[in-house]
Amino acid sequence: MKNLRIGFVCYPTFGGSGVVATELGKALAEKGHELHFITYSAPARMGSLKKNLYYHEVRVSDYPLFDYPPYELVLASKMVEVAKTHKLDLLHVHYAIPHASAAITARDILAKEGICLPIVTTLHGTDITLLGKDPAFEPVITHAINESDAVTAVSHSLRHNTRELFGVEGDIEVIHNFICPSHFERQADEQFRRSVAPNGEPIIAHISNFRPVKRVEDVVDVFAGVRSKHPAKLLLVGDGPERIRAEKRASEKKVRTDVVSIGKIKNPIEPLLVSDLFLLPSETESFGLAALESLAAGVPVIAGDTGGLPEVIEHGICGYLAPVGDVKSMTRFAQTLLDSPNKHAAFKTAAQARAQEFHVMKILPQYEAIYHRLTP
Ligand code: GMT
Repeated sequence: MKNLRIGFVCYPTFGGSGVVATELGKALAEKGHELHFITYSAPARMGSLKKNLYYHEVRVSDYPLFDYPPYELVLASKMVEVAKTHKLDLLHVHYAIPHASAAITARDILAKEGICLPIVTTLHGTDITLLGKDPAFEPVITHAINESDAVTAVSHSLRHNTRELFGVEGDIEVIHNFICPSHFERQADEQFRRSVAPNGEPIIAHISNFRPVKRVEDVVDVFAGVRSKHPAKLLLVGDGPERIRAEKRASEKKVRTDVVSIGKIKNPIEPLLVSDLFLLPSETESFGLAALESLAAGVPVIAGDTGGLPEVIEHGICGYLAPVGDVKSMTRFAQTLLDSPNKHAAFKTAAQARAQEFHVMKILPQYEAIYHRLTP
């Protein structure tokens, strides 16, 4: 199959959609496609520019007239420029707002010049489950989805939600998120482990952007329940509006000294490799990339039975699912695993096996099939 020139648009931050887009772009570049990231800063996980990998910065001028700089318009113009200069075969945009709507504008401008630029839109979750519920965005999201040449969702649950919330006319293909197993083939950093748990205590981890949807107070409550029976440490990775609240909760529960909070880091694999359990009690999670990365690191996950999480975690095999907010059950599941080294070891093995089902080499061809269908 021929190699393509593909424009990728994503949020360049540590959020799941940006991570998935960046890792997919890198894997496609390695396979021989030419990848052009079009974003406002270099994607967090991009690393150094390698063969076939390009980055085009979108810069919004701070003209004093603008209270709200028109990022979407500048982005659309940049898409047009990159598409023409580098003769792109297609654009793949991650996250509906504003990327898909900007892409539709760019496609329309190019069409007037006789240039065809198909648009693939990947829906990641909060663009649908949170923003999509906001009437201020609904008509634009519906338009962007219906006008895209192909639409994918990262889980069956997200596809279902998209159909429920929007008047979607066309097909939505489910392509799950993925992992690159080679990233996990490393030894845990023992020095780091000792710095978190000096006396060999089990480490329970949570990684997120600390938004209300993550229910980080439940993380602390589950940990406090476990800590009342076992020595243990809670490792919090990431940052966001709820982090302070989580730390306050830890003080109220008298476990603050057992909570280690390391903020945002570029690569969350290091903390996962030293952890024994991962908690993701989110209100909703379209897929739960952090959960999949945890499984790939051999760390069983205890999560909310919501959204796409049951598509990732096999209950009672590589982790446990409990109703959202059911701190009691989550605590019991965590204790069960920490009380039984044999069970914990079996779950660890199953976690790694489960993660292999989301191997990048299984997922990447599914995107390539769409690209080739749109660029005959
Ligand atoms: O809330 C986040 O975790 C960030 C957000 C994003 O868009 O970056 O993540 C969403 O997309 C990820 C990648 O597809 C999914 O794994 C996350 O489940 C999803 N977050 C939610 O649905 C809350």
